[in-house]
Amino acid sequence: MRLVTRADLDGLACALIMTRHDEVDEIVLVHPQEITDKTFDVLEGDCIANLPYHPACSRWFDHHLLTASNEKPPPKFDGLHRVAPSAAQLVWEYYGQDSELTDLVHETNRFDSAQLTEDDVLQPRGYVLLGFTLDPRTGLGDNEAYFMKCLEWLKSKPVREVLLQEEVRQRIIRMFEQNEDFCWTLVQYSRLNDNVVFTDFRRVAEPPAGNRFLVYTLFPEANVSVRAQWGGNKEHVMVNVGHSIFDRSCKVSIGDLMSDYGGGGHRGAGSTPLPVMEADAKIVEIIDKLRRTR
Ligand SMILES: [Mn+2]
Repeated sequence: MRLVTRADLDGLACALIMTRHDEVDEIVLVHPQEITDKTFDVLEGDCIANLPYHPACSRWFDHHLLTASNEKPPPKFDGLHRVAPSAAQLVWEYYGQDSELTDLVHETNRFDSAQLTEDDVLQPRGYVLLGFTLDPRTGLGDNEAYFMKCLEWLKSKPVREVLLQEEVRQRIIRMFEQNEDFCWTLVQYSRLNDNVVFTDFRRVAEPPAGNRFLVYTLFPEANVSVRAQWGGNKEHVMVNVGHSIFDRSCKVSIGDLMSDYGGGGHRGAGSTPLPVMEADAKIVEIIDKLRRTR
């Protein structure tokens, strides 16, 4: 069967479990939006994992909430869907909970649901470290070929040996260099307002990419972050908001807050575009709504 999944650690773990327990003759990596927009051709016999449901597929595994924009599966379908820390968890359960893969599934669960410690962010190891090198948000690029290589290595080597592969090492080095730049820029352009850390990247010509959790290690007093940066040729201001992964005391549902401004997201994180002329006033308003919550 053909496996359709996404190029992150969860997709990689799904692929590893499936190739061990089933006949997988092809793996295709797609973006969730391509499933939702139906721009990717799903074929009969396909197994979809870690992506939204598509009516043409024959088996489906996912752990995300079904939203209004998602295609709904029939009451009975082959596969598993429920809110869980990762899709790999569900694939693992479906294929009989292989005890040799417990560590992979456990670490993928932690990584995919951001149940991370400060050490995991500053000095990641094992699958968590590999996960960061694969994360498209880390901004290292060329993910698909790299994903396939990681899959082949993990089929025959323990993760600590995979981390020693030259290409993986190069990515790790680049990631740490990038994170250092990112930290300097964050410190320079962030201000703490009580429990809210606000980062204004509108003044940075090209904001560096870096680990999205670093802001919470730099501002441990904050339980929520707000970041503004230019979107689409400076046509609007993009605002990203997220609960701290270390201090989970923020009670505001970010997805709901963002939808008040035309955006959206989950309980813990979300984003919204703002009209350029109104951005400053709206950002003050958003920070204010987050500020009263502790
Ligand atoms: Mn996932």
